[in-house]
Amino acid sequence: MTTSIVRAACPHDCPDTCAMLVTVQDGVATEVRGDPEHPPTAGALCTKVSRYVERTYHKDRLLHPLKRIGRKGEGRFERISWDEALTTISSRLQSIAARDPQAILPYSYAGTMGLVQGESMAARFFHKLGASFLDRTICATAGGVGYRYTIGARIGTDLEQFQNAKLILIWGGNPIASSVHFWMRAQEAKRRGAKLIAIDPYRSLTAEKCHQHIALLPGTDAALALGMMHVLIAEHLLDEDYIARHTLGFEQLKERVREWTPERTAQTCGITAQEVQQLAREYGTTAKGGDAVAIRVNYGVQRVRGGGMAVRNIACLPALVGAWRHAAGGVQLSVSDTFPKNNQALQRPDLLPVGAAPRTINMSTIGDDLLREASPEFGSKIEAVIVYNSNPVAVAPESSKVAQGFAREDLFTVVLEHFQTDTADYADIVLPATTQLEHVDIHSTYGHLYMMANNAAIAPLGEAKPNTEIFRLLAARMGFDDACFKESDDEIAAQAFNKNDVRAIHFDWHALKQKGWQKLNVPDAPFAEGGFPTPSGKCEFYCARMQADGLDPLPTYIPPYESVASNPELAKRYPLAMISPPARNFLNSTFVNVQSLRNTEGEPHLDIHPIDAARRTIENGARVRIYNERGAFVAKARVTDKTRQGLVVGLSIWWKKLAADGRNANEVTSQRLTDMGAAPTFYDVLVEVERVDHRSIAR
Ligand SMILES: Nc1nc2c(c(=O)[nH]1)N[C@H]1C(S)=C(S)[C@@H](COP(=O)(O)OP(=O)(O)OC[C@H]3O[C@@H](n4cnc5c(=O)[nH]c(N)nc54)[C@H](O)[C@@H]3O)O[C@H]1N2
Ligand SMILES: Nc1nc2c(c(=O)[nH]1)N[C@H]1C(S)=C(S)[C@@H](COP(=O)(O)OP(=O)(O)OC[C@H]3O[C@@H](n4cnc5c(=O)[nH]c(N)nc54)[C@H](O)[C@@H]3O)O[C@H]1N2
Ligand SMILES: [Mo]
Repeated sequence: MTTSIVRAACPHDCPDTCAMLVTVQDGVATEVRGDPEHPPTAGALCTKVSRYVERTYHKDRLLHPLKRIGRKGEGRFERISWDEALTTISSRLQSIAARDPQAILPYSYAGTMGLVQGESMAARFFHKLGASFLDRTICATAGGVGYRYTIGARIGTDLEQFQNAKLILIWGGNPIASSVHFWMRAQEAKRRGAKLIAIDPYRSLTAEKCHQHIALLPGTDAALALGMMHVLIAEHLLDEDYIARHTLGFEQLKERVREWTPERTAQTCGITAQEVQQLAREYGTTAKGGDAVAIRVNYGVQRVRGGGMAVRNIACLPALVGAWRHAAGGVQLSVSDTFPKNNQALQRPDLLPVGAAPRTINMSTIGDDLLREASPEFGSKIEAVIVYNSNPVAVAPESSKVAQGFAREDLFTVVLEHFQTDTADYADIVLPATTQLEHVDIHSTYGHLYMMANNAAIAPLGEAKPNTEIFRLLAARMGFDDACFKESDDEIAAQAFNKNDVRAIHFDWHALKQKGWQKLNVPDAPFAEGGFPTPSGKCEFYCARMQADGLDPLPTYIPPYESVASNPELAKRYPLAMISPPARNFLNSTFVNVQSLRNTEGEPHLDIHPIDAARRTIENGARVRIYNERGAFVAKARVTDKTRQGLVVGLSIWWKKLAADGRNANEVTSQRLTDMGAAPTFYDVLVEVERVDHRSIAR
C-alpha cells in the first residue's frame, strides 16, 4: 500500500481559501485535513469541506457526457461519448456564431474560485468566439463598487491581525457559518479582552456569541453608519490629524450627517437611539484611547437596493477615527485587489475578433434576458448558454423566470458539472467536470493574503475532465489554433500573478506547488500612512467619481425597494421582510446533495417571530407557504425570537429538486438591481406567509 499526502487548496467561494492536506492511498483519496502550518487555516477545515472526499466519490457524480432525452427540466438523459458531445456542441455553436456569436452566452460563477479552472481557458474560448460578455454580479459587486469609491480598491485589514483589535464590529456577516477562520481570530481577540458586536437583523449563530447584538431592520445599514458618523462628529470622537491628512470632503460630510441624529437613525433602523449612540461612542472612544477598532463587513449588508451605499458609508468610519493607523484596525470587506492577478495572460481579451465589441448580459437578470426577443437595444436573442461553475436555476433571483428561460425549446444549453443539478436538468448536453482533488489550480483569495496552490491528488473519476481541458477540446473542434489554446494547466497557473509587481515577488509556480502557499509581500497596515488607491490618494468622503456616475457623491441612505417603511402599499399585501442567507452546512447550492450535510440541515425551514406566527396560527413545525407576486415556496416553520418581528429568515440555498415542493427561496426574490454594481437584491423582499395542509403541497 502506498500512502501520500498531497497539498491542495479549498476551491469554494468563501473568504477563507484553506490549505488542505489530502491523504491518498493507492490512488484513492481517503481524507482531507486543514494544513496546521498555514496560518489562516490553522489545521481546521469547516464541516462541509471535511466532507470533500464524500462529495468527490458520491454515487451521483457525473462520470460520462450525457444528452437529454426527456423534456427540459425533467432530468432524463442518456450516456454519449465525448466525441459525440464535442461534435454536437461545436457544430451547434458554429452555426449560431455564423449568424451572430453574441447569441452565445457563457454563464459561470464561483463553483471553483481557481484562476485556472475558473476563467482562463473558458474566457479565452469565449473571447475568441466573440460571445456575449457576462457581468458576474451575483454576489459582491454592489459592496465592491461602494468600497472602491471610498477606499480605492478592495484592500483592507489583514485577517491575521484581527486578534489584536479591542473592538470588532461584525457587520452583516455570520462567520461561524461562512468564514470560520475569521471567527477563530475574533474568538482570540475576545480572549484577549476585545468586545464583539454583531450588526444583523437576525440572531445568527455568530450574533448569539457576540457580547452585543444590534438587530436593525434589513437594508438600513447605511443609515446606521450615518448616525454613527453624526455622533462621532458631534462628540468630537475623531482623529483630526488623520482626517486632515488622509481624507477628502470632511466639511461636506459633516454637513451631510448633521440631520442623522440618533433619534432619526433609530427610527429608520428600527432600533433605539441609545443603541446608535452607544455604538458610536464605543467605536470612537476605543479608537481615541489608542486601541485598534476593526470592522468585518460582509456581503449581507449589500443585497438590498442601497447595498453599495451601505458599504461605502461603513467604509468611511475607520478614517474618521484614525483606525487605519493600527494593523488590527480598519475594515475588511474583501482583500482581493491585493493580489496582482494577470488577467490579461489568463483570459486573453486580445483574442476578441477585430472590431468586435460584444454586449454584456448581467447574470443577475438571466431570467428576463433568456426570455427576451431580439431587438435593436438588446441585440440577438440568446440562442445558446454554456454553464460552468454555477447553478443558476437554483441560485439566481426570480427563479420561475429563470426556469422558464432555460426551458425554452429553441435554447441550446450545455452544462459542465459534478452533479445533475437543477440547472443540469435543463441541459441539452451535460459534461462531467473534475473536482479539486482531480485537477491542478492556483488561487488568490478574498479573505487572506496568501497565494495558494492546488495539486491534483487523484486521477479524474470516470470520464470527467477539467473545465480547461473541455474548453481546449472545444477550441480545437472550432478550429481555434492560437498557441494559448494548447497551454497546459501548469503553464496557465505559472502566469497567474504578475511577478513584476512587488507584492508577488515571491511567486514561483513550481515552488508554490511544493509549498502549497505563500504570503504576498505587503505591509501589515495598508493605510497607516494614508496612500489610498483613489484618484485623490485619500479616503473619499466626497467622491467625484460617484457624481460622474450619476450618484450622490456624499454618504446617504437609499431605502429598500420593498419594506414596510418604503413601500407601505405593497406591505399591506406582503407585510413580512424576508432574507435568505447561507445555511451553515451548504455552500450556496453546493453540498446540498451530500447526504450527511443535508441530514444536519434537515429540510427547508423558515424562522418566524412568535408574534407573526401567532397572528397566522402557525405553530412551530407547521408547514408554511411563503409567497408574493413573483412566486411561492414551502418550508417548515421554526417559531423563534432569533428573528425580529416583521422579518422571516429562510437559510439557503436548497436544491429545488431536493425540497418537498421542488422550489426554493429564489421563487420570491426579485431581479431588481442595487444602486451600484448592478447586483441582485436577494434580501430586499416582502412576502406573506400562510399555513398549509401537508397534503396540499403539489410538486
Ligand atoms: N457555510 C457557508 N459559508 C459560505 C457560504 C454558504 O453558502 N455557506 N457562501 C459563501 C459566499 S458565496 C459568500 S458571498 C459569503 C457570504 O458571507 P457573508 O457576507 O458573511 O454572509 P453570511 O455569513 O450569510 O452573513 C450574512 C448575514 O447578514 C445578515 N443580513 C441580511 N440582511 C442584512 C442587512 O440588511 N443588514 C445586516 N447588517 N445584515 C444582514 C444575515 O442575517 C446573515 O447573518 O459566504 C461564503 N461562505
Ligand atoms: N436566495 C439567495 N440566493 C442567493 C444567495 C443568497 O444568499 N440567497 N447568495 C448568492 C451568492 S452570494 C452567490 S455567490 C451565488 C452562488 O451561486 P453559484 O456560483 O452558482 O454557486 P453554487 O450554487 O455553489 O454552484 C456552483 C456549482 O459549480 C459546480 N462546480 C464546482 N466546481 C466546479 C468545477 O471545477 N467545474 C465545474 N464545471 N463545475 C464546478 C458545483 O458542483 C455547483 O453546482 O448565489 C446567490 N444566490
Ligand atoms: Mo457569494
